[in-house]
Amino acid sequence: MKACFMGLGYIGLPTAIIAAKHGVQITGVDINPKVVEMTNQGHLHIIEPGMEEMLQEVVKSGALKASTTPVVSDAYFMVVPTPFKGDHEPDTSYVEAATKAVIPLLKEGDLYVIESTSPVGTTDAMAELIFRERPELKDKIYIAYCPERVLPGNIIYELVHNDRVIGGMNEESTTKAIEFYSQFVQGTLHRTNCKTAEMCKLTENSSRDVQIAFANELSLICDKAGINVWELINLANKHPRVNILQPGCGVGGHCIAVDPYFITSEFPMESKIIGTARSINNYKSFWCAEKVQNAMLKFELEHHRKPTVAMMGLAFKPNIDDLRESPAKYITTKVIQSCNNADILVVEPNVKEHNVFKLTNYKEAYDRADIVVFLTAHNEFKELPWLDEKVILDFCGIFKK
Ligand code: SAJ
Repeated sequence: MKACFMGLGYIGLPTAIIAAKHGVQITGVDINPKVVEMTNQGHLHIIEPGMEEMLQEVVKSGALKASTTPVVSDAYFMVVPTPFKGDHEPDTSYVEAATKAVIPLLKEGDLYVIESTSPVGTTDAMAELIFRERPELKDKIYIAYCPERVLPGNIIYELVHNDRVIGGMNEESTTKAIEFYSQFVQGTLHRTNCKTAEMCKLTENSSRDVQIAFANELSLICDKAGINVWELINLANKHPRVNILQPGCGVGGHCIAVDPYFITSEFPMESKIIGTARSINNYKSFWCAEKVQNAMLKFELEHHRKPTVAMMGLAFKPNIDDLRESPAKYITTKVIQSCNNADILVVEPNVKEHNVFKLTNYKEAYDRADIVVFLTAHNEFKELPWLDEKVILDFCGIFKK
């Protein structure tokens, strides 16, 4: 079987590699020639433990080839980004462009699948697009939506073991898509229709966003009340039916901080909790930046000099190099913009060089700083000692018990 993966990003590339390992002849397509070149040389352009060895194996065996253009195949997978535009409205133009690129190649019996997170109705809209240009294919190809669920950092395991939701345009399409995924997924493949599958993906990430907003709201209340929020949540979670997540400096990444807007932009009147959760999580980042600015002013008043400040972590979550939609990056930028020439040391141990921020080694920054701001709970930071002589703002629970 031949398959084309449109998009070799954080999800498309790993899925293409795993499918290739399981005997599918893969063409991985990306508009970025550098990504194509690196992939064909067996170099992974993303950071994901254990993935590069697998890439080298499938490139060497010829099971995976990268290209800037798709080739005639039996199945096509849209795994491109769906960011938002304007006032948080979903931008499906990449899915549309990828679909348009494969339309001329489609033939009877082919499978077309969207994996990209998409607003409800996207699969139907793409089917319409396909049949407008190729009316002779109506009822002759299989169309389905199958969202990914993997957690960056644990992709190899989760791609194989997580359950998947598969929603076809009709029963035959669902069956055909299930047949494809069952080649490498060991988790259960759950049947549904494409609209439910689209909404399911948005629901999963919105659910997590709402739960994190609850933890972040508690952190604001506890700060005012003089209660250690980490201890509080730990104790509340001893209840057999309570499972509160952890507060942080906001919610980042390309999924949880984005997907809920796909619901709120389409159903603004009905999605009050989802919308409020987004606002709370966004506000938490703003609140953290204000806390740092206040600590800097207090230091200056007390010591008659500007403080040296270490901003610890830029990634959107612990132990990764991904800075997309990162609240830590937002807070650091805001602090630098308002710092009035104070010395701000920016730390991100998972990134070698950054085009905007000059990065400092974490131990050096911790030694030199008067004020230390923990934004991302990287493992390295957890080994640093608590030092009473420093002002420590621990927004991500580095020193929680
Ligand atoms: N975060 C907290 N507190 C927590 C957990 C997370 O503040 O207790 C923050 C993180 O620091 C980060 C953000 O939330 O800024 C998102 O991180 P995450 O680990 O919750 O999720 P992602 O964005 O890496 O991956 C999510 C996952 N979805 C769910 O857990 C429902 C993943 O399974 C999806 O595949 C992925 O989104 C996606 O691609 O949609």
